[in-house]
Amino acid sequence: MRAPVLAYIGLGANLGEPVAALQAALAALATVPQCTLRRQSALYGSAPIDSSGPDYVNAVAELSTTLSAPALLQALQQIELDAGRERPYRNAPRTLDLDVLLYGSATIHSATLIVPHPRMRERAFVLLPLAELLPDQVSPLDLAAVQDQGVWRMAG
Ligand code: PH2
Ligand code: MG
Ligand code: MG
Repeated sequence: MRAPVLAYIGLGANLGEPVAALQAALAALATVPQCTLRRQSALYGSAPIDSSGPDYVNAVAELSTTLSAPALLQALQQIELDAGRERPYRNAPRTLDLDVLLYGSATIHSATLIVPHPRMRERAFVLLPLAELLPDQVSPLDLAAVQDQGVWRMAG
């Protein structure tokens, strides 16, 4: 069996019941074979960026996994499908989005997966929750560059 890797997953939703959707997704992540849900950020509200519809709820989860990156992606896509995810067009509002942000220190450029996530450093809704889990990986300069984006930590 391969050595465990720490993977960071971005969670987002803005249709239906986004808070319940993220809580259910975190519970689902905890049951994926060969994955351990180690830590999770707080939930953040965020205005849509290059997207539309209601405000989003976002978070980041830290998994320890012995799944390969493609197998992890497949597991995430199954959880999205179970949450009723549809893909009518790019960046459409969604019931659940689960993105692989980081997979250990790997750089991946396949047809279906790019890691580190190509837009994560431009997005406050990723950087703020990620900074809770990996403060050394998110610099004050990174945060300053996205400070005009509407993101707020939710209570609880
Ligand atoms: N996800 C996107 C596009 N825009 N905006 C916010 N606030 N939160 C998201 O999760 C989000 C987005 C594409 O995945
Ligand atoms: Mg996304
Ligand atoms: Mg996605």
